[in-house]
Amino acid sequence: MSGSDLVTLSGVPGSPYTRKMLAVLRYRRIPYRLILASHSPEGLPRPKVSLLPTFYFPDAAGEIQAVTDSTPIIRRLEGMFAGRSARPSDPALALIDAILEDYGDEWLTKAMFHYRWHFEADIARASAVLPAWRGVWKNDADLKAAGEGVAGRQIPRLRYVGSNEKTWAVIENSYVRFLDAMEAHLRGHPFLLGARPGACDFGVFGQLTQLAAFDPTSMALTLERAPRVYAWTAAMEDQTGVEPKDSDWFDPADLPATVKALLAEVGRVYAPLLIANARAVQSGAAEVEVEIDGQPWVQQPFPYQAKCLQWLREEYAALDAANRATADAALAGSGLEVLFK
Ligand SMILES: N[C@@H](CCC(=O)N[C@@H](CS)C(=O)NCC(=O)O)C(=O)O
Repeated sequence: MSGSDLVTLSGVPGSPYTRKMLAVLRYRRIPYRLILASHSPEGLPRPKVSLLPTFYFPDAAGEIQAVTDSTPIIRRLEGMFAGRSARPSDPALALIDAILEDYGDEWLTKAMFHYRWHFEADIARASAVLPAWRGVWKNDADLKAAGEGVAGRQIPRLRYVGSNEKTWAVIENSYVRFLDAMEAHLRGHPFLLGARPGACDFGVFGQLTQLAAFDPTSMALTLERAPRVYAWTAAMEDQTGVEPKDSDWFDPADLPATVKALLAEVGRVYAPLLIANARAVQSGAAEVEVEIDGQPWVQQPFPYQAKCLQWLREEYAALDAANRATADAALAGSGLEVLFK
């Protein structure tokens, strides 16, 4: 197989979304090649916004286009390759999958960024290792300078994800509650929505590759409170051996209490943010100001997350009456109902 026959992406191991997509490709048994360590591999186009991972897909005319954003790419791959789907076949369960995936990508990433760039030990590890993923062969002085460069660039970006003195406790408490809820779920089930993985598992996994398995402060916390979550993260990397059946998905009309508890956690922290952020983006406000988990939350508006809410609403709006009733019943009492009002 030549390179151009393979799904091609560029990314690095320290990027949670790169890890998310590699795990999707492996699980789905899609032949791929990963070009490490570069934002603009030679001979390939640059994306409009430089984000990792970047995929390189031919357009209708056969011209290679640079494409980013893992959530729509997962859906695109569903259309390109049949079998071993990462999306539930039931539309109501698919909506739940999308909500949990979005929580992983857009809320857990706040914890990921916060733990990595807030604590000394984490800053030191990230500064030492991240630049080496863009070239282990570089000399010590170059790596050290690159590490200082990364930290200097990322630490001021904490404000983009909303990590500031007002929100630290909300972020840390929510990560601890997530760990406890996820640990409780894994006590009875291999994946979030049954005996096969969905896009949501990959979204959560991507962030956990860093939180649970790289950044020392959140890693210690994870190992102490949630050994199953740590084990699950390592196992999610390669789920090529799962032979999924349609009956492996949960019935959305009969979700386990542990899924409902996870949805309630998402409704508690992420739903109010999504709503307030969309409002701020729409009105052109300078800040998102909202109460989350009983505490004031302030951050810059984030246009991409307004798009995320739009996608969730489109998926909800596409449900027929029966599936909508099932989805409404599954979300009742979780705090997520506000997303679709
Ligand atoms: N919405 C994107 C987010 C991707 C993203 O934020 N990537 C980060 C790293 S994980 C990035 O590339 N940041 C810029 C950089 O590393 O230079 C997705 O789902 O793929």
